Amino acid sequence: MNQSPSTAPRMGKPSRAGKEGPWFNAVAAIALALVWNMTTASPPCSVKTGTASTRSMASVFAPTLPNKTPAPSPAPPGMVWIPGGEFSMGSDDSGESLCSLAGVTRDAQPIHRVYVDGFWMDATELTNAQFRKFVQATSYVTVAEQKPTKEEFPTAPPENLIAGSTVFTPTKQPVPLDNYFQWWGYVHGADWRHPTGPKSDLKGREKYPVVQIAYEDAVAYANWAGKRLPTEAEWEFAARGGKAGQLYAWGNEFKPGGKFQANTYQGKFPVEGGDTGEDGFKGLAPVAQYRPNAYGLYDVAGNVWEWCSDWYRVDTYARLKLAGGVARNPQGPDSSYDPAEPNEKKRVHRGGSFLCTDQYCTRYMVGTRGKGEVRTASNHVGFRCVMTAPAWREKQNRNK
Ligand SMILES: [Ca+2]
Ligand SMILES: [Cu+2]
Repeated sequence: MNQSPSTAPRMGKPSRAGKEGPWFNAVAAIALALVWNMTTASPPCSVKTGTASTRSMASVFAPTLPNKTPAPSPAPPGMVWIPGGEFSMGSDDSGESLCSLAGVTRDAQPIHRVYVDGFWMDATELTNAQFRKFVQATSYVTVAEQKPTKEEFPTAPPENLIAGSTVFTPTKQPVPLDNYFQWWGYVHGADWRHPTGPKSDLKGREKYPVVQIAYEDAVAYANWAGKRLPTEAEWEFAARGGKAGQLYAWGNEFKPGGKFQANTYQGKFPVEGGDTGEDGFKGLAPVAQYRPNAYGLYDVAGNVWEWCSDWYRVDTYARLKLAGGVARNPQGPDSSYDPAEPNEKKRVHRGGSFLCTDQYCTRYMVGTRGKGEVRTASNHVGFRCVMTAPAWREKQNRNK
């Protein structure tokens, strides 16, 4: 990874090299120019024309065909069985009109056919209490707690080489939504125990999703727990809950019966005091505060982004479509490519976060994709794990 800020065109955020000073601003300006071109090639649509009931899904999405094999028993604690099967993966254009900024579904097309085997999946995002157990058992030190080195960031000024992480920092005034460095900052001393900086802590937050987790931190936890991160295909199959081509994990309507189904962002974004918490929560929510999807999974939309094991490539779906047929248990491409930041190594994020809003980024839509530089953590990215049936059987046998 290089020293340039990570500028994902969704809720992009600077990477952990630090943002203070002209060094950061120069790099940021260049990167943002690129992103601006990438994400605004077509004019933002401010009129929400698409509604759930009028959208046509005649052509692209075919029915989901879940495997018929019954769930093995007993279930691992806190996990639910995802039967696997064949489904249509991706997001079509109908999602575009629901977001004020264009391009939200661009990398999630074309829709293509995928098969995944059945697996166990954590019903909730990993909590602070769960991550603490792992750290207590292993003395693991997360990326955000490590001092960045001169080797990793050769051009960063030494004063920026201080442990810390990326934190959402609301703006004082309304701002044009064309530069997310306005609302993301590198905060010294931010880490999983101090999600928004040294003055924050985890008191009363045992059941909140752990955040400030880089990719390798999530993998380290999963290995310790005898689990692994989901592939992007597994994640989407699970999140769709057996439905086909729906906009959201629960159906086609954002607020069925006027009821919120996920922790996202209402109110003026990204202004201080702008988050109205109309959905019940300003900022992060404890896990499992909304109805689970049909497979029993909580918070597959909103709250925190979740790491997947696949490298992120903007053209992954195009490549699979071109290959034809049904992609079986796809593991993602061999390397990462985000044209907005071609030198950054990124893995897939899915599900959106408590910061997702129809004013800027509606990636709580079940078929849309996110991405994150692998060493960059932030206070809106966490994870959940999966486990294969054989791995669970093995674990049970070991404990006999
Ligand atoms: Ca909220
Ligand atoms: Cu978003």
